Amino acid sequence: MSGSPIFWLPAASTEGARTDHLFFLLCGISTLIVLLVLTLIVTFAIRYRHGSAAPRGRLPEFFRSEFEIGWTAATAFLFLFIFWWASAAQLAGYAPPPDAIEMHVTAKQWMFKTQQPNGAREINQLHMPVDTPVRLVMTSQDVIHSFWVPAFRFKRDILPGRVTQGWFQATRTGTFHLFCAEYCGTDHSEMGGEVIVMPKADYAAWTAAQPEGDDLGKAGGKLFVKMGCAGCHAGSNAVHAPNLAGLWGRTIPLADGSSVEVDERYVRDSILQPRREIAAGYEPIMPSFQGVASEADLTRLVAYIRSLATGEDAGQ
Ligand code: HEC
Ligand SMILES: [Cu+2]
Repeated sequence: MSGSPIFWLPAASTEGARTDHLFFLLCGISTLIVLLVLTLIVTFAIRYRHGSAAPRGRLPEFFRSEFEIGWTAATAFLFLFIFWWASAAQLAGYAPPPDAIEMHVTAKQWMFKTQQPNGAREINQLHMPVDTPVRLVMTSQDVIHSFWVPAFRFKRDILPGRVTQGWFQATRTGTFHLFCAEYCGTDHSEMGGEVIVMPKADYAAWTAAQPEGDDLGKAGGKLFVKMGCAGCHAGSNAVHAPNLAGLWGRTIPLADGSSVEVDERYVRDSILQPRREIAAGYEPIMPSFQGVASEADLTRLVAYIRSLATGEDAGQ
């Protein structure tokens, strides 16, 4: 890595550049204000010291109205500007570009298990191509963890029973530290690893060489049959259950009159807590798979149901 990491770890992602600009702006403004206030304190302390001949009457009208309104308005606008800038930078980190490739992270005491789009698995390592937006879909098997890559200025909590997402785009190749940034028990300080950013061609070669390059959706299709989902959900059945083909990405009506978008969150909740959101027109007969389907199973089932969106058969 170039630069001087002792004083400043150079940013290695697009999100990193955004964060750094904001940080420099806030530091700059704070420094200016500290200097201004210090100068005023020292000037007034000298000018109005005990026994000096400086005038001490009422302030002229200008300082009590126009000047007062002027600096109050200026501070308010500055504040709004910082708020706008910071929220824009923050929100950008939550809106992945549509062409982002998707990686899965499952955290547990005390390791990060990661999975490539093609199903290849790693522990405490995550390989990715440079200059490519990467979307992380993360969940925890036990307690709260946090995925932190300082060089990317990327930190997101990982929660049990919930999916957190985030994205970034690495701008430089190299190996970058990954830490757990949420105290999660005895070996928290040992929990971490590395993110390996490779040139695109090297990355393609690396993924092709992974032994476990099974397609996530295909594995999910097998589980779909093995776990009995197909018994209710496959096309022509006695049981009245929704056909899941083409469901992904649509907004569907629920029995309580509201509607919901079919995404990662909804499908996972449908499998773990089927009673919470009932699809309109169906009986709540689906059993919960809480404790039956593991995190890895869920990831595969979700990948399978998503693959049905495009009509490509993932091997049911
Ligand atoms: C006993 C039959 C049955 C089994 C087994 C079953 N389901 Fe369901 N499932 C249903 C019914 C009925 C609904 C619609 C009512 C509801 O939303 O709970 C449903 C709803 C869903 C939904 C929401 C679909 C929508 O249109 O909103 C998903 C996703 C889903 N099931 C996935 C699965 C998966 C994955 C499995 C296997 C792990 C599975 N189901 C096993 C009967 C079943
Ligand atoms: Cu942790």
